[in-house]
Amino acid sequence: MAETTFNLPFPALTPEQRYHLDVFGYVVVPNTLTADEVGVLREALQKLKGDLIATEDPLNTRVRGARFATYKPHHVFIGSILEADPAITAYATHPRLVGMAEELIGGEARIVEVNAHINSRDTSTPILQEPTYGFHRGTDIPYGSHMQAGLYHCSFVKTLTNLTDLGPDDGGTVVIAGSHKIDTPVSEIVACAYKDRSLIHQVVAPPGSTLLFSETLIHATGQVRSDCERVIIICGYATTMFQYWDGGTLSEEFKKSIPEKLKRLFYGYAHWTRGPKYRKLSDPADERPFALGRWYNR
Ligand SMILES: O=C(O)CCC(=O)C(=O)O
Repeated sequence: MAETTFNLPFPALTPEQRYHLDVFGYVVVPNTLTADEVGVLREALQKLKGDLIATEDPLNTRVRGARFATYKPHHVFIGSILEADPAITAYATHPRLVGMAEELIGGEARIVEVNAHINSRDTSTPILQEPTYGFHRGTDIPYGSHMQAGLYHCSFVKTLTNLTDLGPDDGGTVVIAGSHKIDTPVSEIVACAYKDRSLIHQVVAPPGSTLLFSETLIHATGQVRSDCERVIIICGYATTMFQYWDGGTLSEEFKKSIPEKLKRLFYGYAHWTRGPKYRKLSDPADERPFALGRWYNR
């Protein structure tokens, strides 16, 4: 029988990281990438940005499958980047990150979107002490969530890794803590958070840190107030019965290079087998080291 999975850590989080994830809907895990790996990914994204800009019609052209979803002087959002560079494919298939996603999903994962933001201060708008944000969630709580062994799970999750240092003024992702469990309209929760800003948590972390969060958590891009550019890479994972949804299609050549044991991660399954995976809070983390490595050699 064909192998349908590869070597993944489980549980991928320590009990205290898992507890943080349950209480707040997110956890920031430092050092998921080394400084060298951060450099390789940052370079790949900057090259991709440059190659897109160099085309005749940057907003309507794909380069190695990738496209600009936002193309502004202070912000590019590059979508469908899964096959744009081997380092990016390695990020999406990184065993530690896939393991973290599966732990939150509560079952086997498939990739549903891969993208990146490169943004800096928007000099056309004033810096506000109390800014508003583009708060949103990617799935609703009753449909997206379930509990098992007292722990929270979500069918759609993200790993968002910062490739530049994020100090308090550098525009790290903002989230409304605990909103992954509050099933009221988003606007009501956002109104509470603007009244009590301690409910808004912002990612402040060294490069190579990964924000793992459930898409039921209300979140947004933070406000860059410094002169530093922010570069982040994001992979969305979902339970294997969900669809790929970021508008990308993989080339035939790339598809041929996907090893059998990674097919589940790239394509999911065409049926409702979901490979349940659950931990107890007290289970120790599988702390084996995993490198970015070469994705086709997993
Ligand atoms: O830019 C960010 O930090 C947040 C990205 C985001 O909102 C998303 O991936 O849904």
